[in-house]
Amino acid sequence: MTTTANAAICRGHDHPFTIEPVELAELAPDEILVRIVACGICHTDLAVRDAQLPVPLPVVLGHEGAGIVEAVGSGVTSAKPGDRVVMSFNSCGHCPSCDVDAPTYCYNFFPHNWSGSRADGTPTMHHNGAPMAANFFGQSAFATKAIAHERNTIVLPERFNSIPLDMIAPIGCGLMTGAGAVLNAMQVREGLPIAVFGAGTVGMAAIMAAKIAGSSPIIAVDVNDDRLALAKELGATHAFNAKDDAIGQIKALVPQGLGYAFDTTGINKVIEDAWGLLAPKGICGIVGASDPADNLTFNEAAFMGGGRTVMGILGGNSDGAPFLIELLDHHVAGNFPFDRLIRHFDFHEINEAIEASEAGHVVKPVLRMAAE
Ligand code: CXF
Ligand code: ZN
Repeated sequence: MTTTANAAICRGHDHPFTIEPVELAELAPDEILVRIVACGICHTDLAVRDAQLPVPLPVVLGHEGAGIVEAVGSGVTSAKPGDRVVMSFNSCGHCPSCDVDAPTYCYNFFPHNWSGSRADGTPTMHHNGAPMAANFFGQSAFATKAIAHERNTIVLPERFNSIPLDMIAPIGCGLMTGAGAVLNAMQVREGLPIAVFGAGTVGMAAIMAAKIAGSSPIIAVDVNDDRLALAKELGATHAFNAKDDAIGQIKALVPQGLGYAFDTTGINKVIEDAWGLLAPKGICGIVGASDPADNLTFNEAAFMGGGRTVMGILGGNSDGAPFLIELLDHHVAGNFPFDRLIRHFDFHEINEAIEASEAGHVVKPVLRMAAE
């Protein structure tokens, strides 16, 4: 039996998202039907809308979904109807990266997340009787219902029952990306300085995580003074506007150099300047989406001589459920107050939410599809 839902269809940059009825396929053995309560909006959704990533259009996007399980496929053992769940990216589970619990670097990332269909090529969604590209990040959660997979669906332990799903939703992408870069990838050491370039969701999550790690000082750099003020409330000890010689100010503050420079902007000049601030053994972590044609230039002697590292990081090196649960425990303990970043919008306000995000008025927009 097919299931019907309402989904926001993305037809590209020059079209608003439109919410239309769709049909979801019958569940494959590893799949989970989720009634979506909320879904965060991430820059990657907008990069697909703008045809910057190889995802077919039109498509149903949304990859920070949270909701309640409605049904499970015949092979699913980890979830059951009624469970509260949050979804994240998908992965194959049997490649050299998945074998060592590094699924953000899954060798089969594209077919499981960006092909618009299941990895075997079959569609999970139809629209007006024709296949519709979906299964985005193994979910397509800009919808009232979504088909997810056992590998990318995290059943929330009961101790998180007091955190509403419309708060938890963005933990599966932007928040884990910033926090994981600091805690998992760069493994920021207590007492060493960090500068975070870009105070969006990923940068703010990195700042909160740097505070958890005991980094000091924690320097936020952005062009938006409101965001810099929020960064200071969330853990930054210093905040510099990029327009006011932030690089010079960092040099003056930390003359020995930075232990960590973390770029979320994807801007070549910012990354190269950030790298130039590193102390010996320093790490420059890179997560920002950059122009595919860009190349970076670093001084070879400083690179080798100081044992410095340039580290590309995807999804905060998250290993799925264990890391997301660790972050939610930090939240409950008051050390990861990501709720401060969120503003809610009704599902039908999806275009207004995107506009507010692109204008810099909201850090993390979260759409509400239904009450919990
Ligand atoms: C992704 C990139 C690949 C791993 C998970 C997170 N970012 C999405 O916006
Ligand atoms: Zn994302």
